[in-house]
Amino acid sequence: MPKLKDFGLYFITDSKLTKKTVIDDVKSAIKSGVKIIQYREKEAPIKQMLEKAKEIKKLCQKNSVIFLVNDRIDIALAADADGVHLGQGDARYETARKLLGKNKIIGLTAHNVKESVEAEKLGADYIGLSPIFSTSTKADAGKACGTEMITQVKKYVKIPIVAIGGINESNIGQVLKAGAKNIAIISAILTKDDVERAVKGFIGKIN
Ligand code: TZP
Ligand code: MG
Repeated sequence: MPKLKDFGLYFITDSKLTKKTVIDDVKSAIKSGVKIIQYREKEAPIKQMLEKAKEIKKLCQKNSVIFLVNDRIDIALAADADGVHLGQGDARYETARKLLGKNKIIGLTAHNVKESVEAEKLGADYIGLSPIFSTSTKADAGKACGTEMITQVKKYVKIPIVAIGGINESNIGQVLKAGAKNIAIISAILTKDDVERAVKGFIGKIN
């Protein structure tokens, strides 16, 4: 039984890019109707991460929003998140599944058809297909795979595919045309003064 259906805009926090705070952004995203939020923090001390994660969990739970943690199985467990997102260099799927149990969501990053098929075979609940375009938000994101990769991967996997990397208001049309139903956007949302409005705008375009 698949745990996830298509959810549209996938919101990711970024404490470096935000003009306010991560919690303000989470509140804005929820208010604007986002259905899934990932807490992504690369540098904060663990204690601080855990506090933030617990706060986000509360906000998400109250509003029936799915809450995932990037990279960190320990933080996801401690905050009782709905799951984790893991890249190719993070903990292995099997390790995460063993620790989190069968009911939690595990998303895996893939860059091509081969990695996407492997991720689904392992049991991933969704794939983060990345980077669609080049991006400066993630230094080691790798080479852009282009929107055609979305169309290709869709032929081979059934689980939701989240297109991510360099997506903004001027190129989202191409991403949607390629068949994306789920799109993650960081900088094109968080660099705006009005996050609520930016989120609403992207949700309107996706749905
Ligand atoms: N993973 C692959 S690309 C990326 C992540 C976290 C960064 C996406 O950020 P932006 O600003 O939407 O390009
Ligand atoms: Mg990672």
